[in-house]
Amino acid sequence: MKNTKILLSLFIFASVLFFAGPMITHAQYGGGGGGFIPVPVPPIPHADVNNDGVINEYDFSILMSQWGQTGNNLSGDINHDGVVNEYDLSILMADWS
Ligand SMILES: [Ca+2]
Ligand SMILES: [Ca+2]
Repeated sequence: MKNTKILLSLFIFASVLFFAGPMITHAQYGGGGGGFIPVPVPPIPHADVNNDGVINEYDFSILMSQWGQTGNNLSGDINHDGVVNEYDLSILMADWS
């Protein structure tokens, strides 16, 4: 029951990031005028579950689809401890683009 509450609050947090994300990204470009400001490309964080260069809702959904699974070849097992759980989710949240 306690885990369910933690999961629910993390999910709400992720949802807020999902909806706030585009606004934050837009703000980086100064809101118009045609000036594209190049942003240095950061190294790919290891929480990039699907290896597309960004940590976003796709990585989150992969992690959720593997939630609770155990094994050696799980892409959602970000900390490589053999299980997909809240520790992997917390790394993903910390690295969220
Ligand atoms: Ca990704
Ligand atoms: Ca793990």
